[in-house]
Amino acid sequence: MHVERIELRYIQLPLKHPFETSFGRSFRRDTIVVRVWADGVEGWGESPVEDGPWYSYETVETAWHVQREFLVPMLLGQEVETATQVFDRLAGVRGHNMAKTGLEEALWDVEARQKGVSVAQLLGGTRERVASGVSIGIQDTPEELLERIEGFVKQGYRRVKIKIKPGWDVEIVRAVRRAFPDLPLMVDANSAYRLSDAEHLAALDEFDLMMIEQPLAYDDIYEHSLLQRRLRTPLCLDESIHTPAQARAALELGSCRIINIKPGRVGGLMQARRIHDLCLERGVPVWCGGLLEVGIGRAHNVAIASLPGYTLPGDISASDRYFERDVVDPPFTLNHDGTITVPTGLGLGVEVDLEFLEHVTVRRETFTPAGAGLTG
Ligand code: OSB
Ligand code: MG
Repeated sequence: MHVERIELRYIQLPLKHPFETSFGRSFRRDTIVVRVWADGVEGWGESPVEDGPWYSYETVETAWHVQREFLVPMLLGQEVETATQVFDRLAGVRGHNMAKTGLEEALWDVEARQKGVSVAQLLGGTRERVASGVSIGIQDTPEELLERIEGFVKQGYRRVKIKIKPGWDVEIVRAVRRAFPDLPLMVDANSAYRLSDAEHLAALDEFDLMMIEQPLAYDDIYEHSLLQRRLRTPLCLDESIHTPAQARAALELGSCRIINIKPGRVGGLMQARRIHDLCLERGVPVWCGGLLEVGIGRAHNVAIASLPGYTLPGDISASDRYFERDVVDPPFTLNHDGTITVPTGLGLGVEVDLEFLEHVTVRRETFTPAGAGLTG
C-alpha cells in the first residue's frame, strides 16, 4: 500500500447521557477521526483520545501533535506491505498508542477493501455476532442507577458493568445484586483504590461478580498481584496494560485473571491481536473494552472482538447507547439476543456519513507528500 494522503479530523459529538467515572464526568465525546488514502483506496480509523489526560495521558492535542509532527511523516509517501506492520513501523515513537491507533486502523480498512474482505475477516475473526455489554457510569442516586440498569437489561444487554469509587461501592453493588440476582455483573474502579483497601474490596466477594476491573494504580502491575491473592473475585486489568509484554508480566505475576483489550489503549488492532493470542494460548479470557468510540472506532472494536479468544461480552454497545446520531450508516444496533452483528461488507462494513462528520468536525488537516498540511 502506497500511502498517498492522510486527513485528521478533531470531532465533537454530544453524549446522550453524561458519563461519570472515578476520575470525572464527561458530557461530550472529543476525539480524532483519521482517513488514509493508499493506492487510490480510502480507509478510516479512530484515535479515541479525550479532551483531558484523565483515563490516559493522551489528549486530542497531544495526539494531534504527535500525529502531525512524527507519525504522519513516517507513513506519508511510504510503502506499507500490510497493516500488520504499521505498529512496528511507528515504534520509534514511544507510547502515544491512541495517536497510532487511528492511523493503523485506517490501513487495516484500506487493506481489507483492496482484498475484497471485511476487517474482521482480514484479522481472522470467527464470529458473526459479538456479545454486547454496557458500562454504566456513576449516577446521582442509587435509584437512578437501578432504573438505568433495568432499561439496559430490558434492551437485552448481556452483562452490566458499573463504575465504582470509595463511597459508591459495596452498598451500591449490594442493592444492584438484590434487584438483579442473576444478572452477569462486574465493576470498574478506574484506579480509585489502594492496596490498603484490600479488606474493603474483599467485601465484594459475596456478590458473585464476574470481575473487578482496575482497582489499583493506572501504572501498577505488582500490587494487583498482591490484591488478587486476597480476593476470590477475578481481577481484570485495563489501564495497566499497554503492551503484550505488560500483559505477559501481569499473567506471570497473577495480577489478573482476565484482560480488557482496547485497541486504542494498546496501539491498534495488531497489538490487540498479539495480546489476544498470548491470552488464548494461556486460556485467559479477554474482552473488548471501549472508550466511548464513535461508529468508526466501534466498527474496528466489533471486528477485533470477532476473534476466538474474545469469549466475554465487551463494552461494545449500540450507537444509540452513546449518541443521538452516529457518524456511520447504518449505526450499530443491538440484536434481540444481546449481540451486535459483525459487518460483512468491505472494510469496516459501514459507511462513514460524510455530511454529518463534516457537521461535527471542529478542525481538519490534510497531509500529502508534496508538503504543507491544508487546514480547514
Ligand atoms: O475504564 O473502561 C473504562 C470509558 C471511558 C474511559 C474508560 C472506560 C470507559 C468505559 C466505557 O467504561 C466503555 C464504553 O462503553 O465504551
Ligand atoms: Mg476500565
